[in-house]
Amino acid sequence: MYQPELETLPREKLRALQEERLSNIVAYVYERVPFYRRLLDEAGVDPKGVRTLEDLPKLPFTKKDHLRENYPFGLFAVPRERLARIHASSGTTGKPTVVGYTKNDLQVFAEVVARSLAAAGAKPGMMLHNAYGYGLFTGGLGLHGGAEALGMTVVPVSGGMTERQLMLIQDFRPEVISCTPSYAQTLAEEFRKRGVSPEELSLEYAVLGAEPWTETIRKQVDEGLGVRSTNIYGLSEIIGPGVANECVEERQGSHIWEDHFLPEVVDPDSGEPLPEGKVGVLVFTTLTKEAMPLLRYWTGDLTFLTYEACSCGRTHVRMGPILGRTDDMLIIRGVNVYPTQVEAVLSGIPEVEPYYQIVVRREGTLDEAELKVEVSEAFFQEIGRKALSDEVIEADHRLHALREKVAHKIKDSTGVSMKVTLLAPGEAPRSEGGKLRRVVDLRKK
Ligand code: ADP
Ligand code: K
Ligand code: ZN
Repeated sequence: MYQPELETLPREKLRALQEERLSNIVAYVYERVPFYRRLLDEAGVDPKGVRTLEDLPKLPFTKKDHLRENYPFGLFAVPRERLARIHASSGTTGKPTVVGYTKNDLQVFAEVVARSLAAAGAKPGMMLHNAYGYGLFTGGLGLHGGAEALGMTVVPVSGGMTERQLMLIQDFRPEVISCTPSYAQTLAEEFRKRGVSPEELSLEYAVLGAEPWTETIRKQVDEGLGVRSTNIYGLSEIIGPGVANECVEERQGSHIWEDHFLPEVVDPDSGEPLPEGKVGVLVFTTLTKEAMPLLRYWTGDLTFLTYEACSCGRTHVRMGPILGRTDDMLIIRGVNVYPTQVEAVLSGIPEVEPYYQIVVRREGTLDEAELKVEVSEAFFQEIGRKALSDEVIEADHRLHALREKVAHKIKDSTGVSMKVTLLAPGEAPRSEGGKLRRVVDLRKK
């Protein structure tokens, strides 16, 4: 364990620590964040009245829309100059969700990721092949900081360029790899194709997250790479990856580092807290964040909690796997995408109409997304009302250029490559009174 005294803190002591931090953080945001002062005033909550965990349900939820409404820096509790770093992830519209960290927040981030890596089996002196994306996304730099804190040798490979990843894994001989579960499957498959057996690989542990996965995928990765893989969970709004991690001993639920992130599971419709074991929306209150503390943040992720003692000795509550979401957020190769983001891009392109459908498939181990979108009536007339078959599009430079333009703008805005299919006016599905299926996710089992 990275911080054994904290990770095995007896539950009554943990609770006392949480309650002290909870009352502090509520007073802190009330004092420093005008948004929270308003929210709490409107809810009729006296910050001084929040002292125990039983008071938690009195607090209103913070939702993704609140972040959007306060874009970019409106929820920060410290002056911009005090931020040491900014990260961002996909928002529900064209604008990203922005999060900030003070120096101290980065220290906490590194600590919880170090705990996560240690829980996953990593030890000081081991080498980490970090294939999470570096950049605005919290994955790459998040794992990086935690691995350094733990005393590992970090190889900041970032995502993509599979050929190079395979070479570096064989040449550098890392013991630990971090990436999305689907990318771990890809690496396993590519090694197999090249006749490299798991026994030849140096890898012992894999830390996988950023997208939902199953025991079937776990088996494939464990056998394909010769590792024992664990789940890492997190989200930028709360800190990034490392909010929770499975212990490599049990791999039965992920320990939430609840001295920093106070979890609840609530009913998706009523918002009422649910008892242990019941599936609902995971909600977090940050207990120690300085730059962007959040009260009762509605993650949209569906799971359950268990307080049962774990054989690893950690006392922190465990969450189950993510079973779904309450909103229409898609996760494509670990990257969050909202249909509304796609819609915002399409609205900015005069030659197309925001009538569209997103089809997601899993080809082999990787997600493939197709965006079907209608060209505008004016553009359709301009090109002579041609049938939009692939051959016609390839032959007509205007259609070809339009398809490239849409693909580029989507990639720029969402970070995801989509195959664009142009449809004639009226060809995209329309709502017939019921809910329109904008997204067809064919990955579901
Ligand atoms: P991350 O870098 O952890 O992916 P983002 O803020 O980009 O952070 O995305 C957070 C969302 O990603 C979560 O709300 C959840 O839907 C999904 N996610 C992250 N980790 C996991 C995981 N281990 N299992 C399932 N979903 C996950
Ligand atoms: K994600
Ligand atoms: Zn455990």
